[in-house]
Order: sequence, then structure tokens, then C-alpha cells
Amino acid sequence: MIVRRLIDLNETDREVKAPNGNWVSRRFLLKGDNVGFSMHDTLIHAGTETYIWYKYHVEAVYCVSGKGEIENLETGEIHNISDGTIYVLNLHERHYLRAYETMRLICVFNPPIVGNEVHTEEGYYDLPKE
Ligand code: 9YT
Repeated sequence: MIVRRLIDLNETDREVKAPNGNWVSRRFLLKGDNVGFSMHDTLIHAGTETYIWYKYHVEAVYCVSGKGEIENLETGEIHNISDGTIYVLNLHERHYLRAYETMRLICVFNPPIVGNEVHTEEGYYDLPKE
């Protein structure tokens, strides 16, 4: 059994800040934990817009606080996000994520994030080189 608390992740290598300052991701579970997915508690800072395209990963995102929107660039649709909303990038959709208020998002990735990935300029994480 794995038991972790958010407070234990602060200022460790499991707390990762976006290079552009738009978000901070606290990684509860990573590939090395061997559970088949990674799970992050992510804050998207108020007033930011982030372009994302996870071409190698499926991500499920559950909002537990804050307000924002996601623009699906494959379809042009815009969906409001608030406490109780889940969106799932099951088709690897390119999108903009905008936060009107700081959003707290619980994010699950398959395959799991290793932990040392950096969002490329194209907005995705590379797969680990095995
Ligand atoms: C919602 C989203 O994908 N935000 C970017 C950060 C990512 N969730 C992460 O690495 O935790």
C-alpha cells in the first residue's frame, strides 16, 4: 500500500512547475510506483492560457475547485470547467486550457508520467526512452 500526503510532496522533485509559470503539478503517483498510471494534483494559475497536446498520453482531468474552460481545437467546442467537471483527452485532442480562477485539477495519465518530462513547445510530454 502507498500512502502519501500533499504536504510531503512540497519542494521535492514530485512538485514540478511549468517552465512558463502557468501551473504547478504535485505528482502523487509516477511510473516508478508501478501502478500503471500517474496521478497528479495540479494547480492551473488564474489568468493563464496553456496550449496542450498529449499526443502520446491519455489524460483524465477532474476539477475540484476553481473555474476555467477548455477549448477543443479539433472541434472548436468550448466547455466550462468548475468543481465537479471531468474531461478526458481520450482522442489526444489538442486544446487550450484557460483558468479564470486558479483551478485545482486531479490528473491521471496513461501511460504514466515518469516525472522528469518537460512540456515541449508543442504542449506534450515525450515518452521515456527505454
Ligand atoms: C491539465 C494539464 O494537463 N495540465 C498540465 C500539467 C499536467 N497536468 C501535469 O503534469 O500534472
